Amino acid sequence: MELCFATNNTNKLKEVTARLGDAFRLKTLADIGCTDELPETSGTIAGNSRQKAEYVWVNFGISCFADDSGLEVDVLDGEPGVDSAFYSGTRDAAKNIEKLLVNLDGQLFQNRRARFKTIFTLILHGVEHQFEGTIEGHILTEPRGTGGFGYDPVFQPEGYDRSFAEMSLDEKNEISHRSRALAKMVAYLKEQVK
Ligand code: ITT
Repeated sequence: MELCFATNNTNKLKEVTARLGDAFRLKTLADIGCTDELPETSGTIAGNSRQKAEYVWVNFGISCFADDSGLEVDVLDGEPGVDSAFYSGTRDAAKNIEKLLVNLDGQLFQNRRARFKTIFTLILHGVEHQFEGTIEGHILTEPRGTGGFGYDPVFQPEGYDRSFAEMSLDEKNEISHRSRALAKMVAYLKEQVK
């Protein structure tokens, strides 16, 4: 089955491609000739995920899915949340992390609870479904590791003593918010093509 992954984030694409294997033929936005900035103005993760998928379906007429993700920190009332990509006013991951660490300055480990959340919106032949994946963890006091992307250097998943950025792609993919959402979506897709 041919599906377009409506993302401009090459790290998301890498993670999803590694996890999907050959089960589906993934098309990128470049493959379908889409060079547009996808809309993300709804104010929620679920809404932004829907907006991105609908943009591709409406303008290109191809079955597709989009990923909107965010990091929710309890003591910051869920920030950065839907604003994760532009938390510091730029897309610069180092600056976003710096702002997060400043906002958590002085908070002990038990007050640094957070979760990553991904919501996939799948539009299959015009029918829309959403799939959610989360992973609980804590925000470290300083960045650790060089793998992954975004907030991975400061996110330590529950039950592990390493950050996501200290894990290999496969290790992160075993447990991540994105792979959990993806597993649900793949199970649904397999039902549809039986
Ligand atoms: P697309 O909208 O093109 O898919 P994006 O980077 O704009 O790409 P989001 O709007 O979903 O994606 O922004 C989520 C931000 O949250 C992302 O830019 C990262 O900073 C962060 N993020 C998302 N998933 C992450 C992950 O697995 N590890 C670390 N940070 C992540």
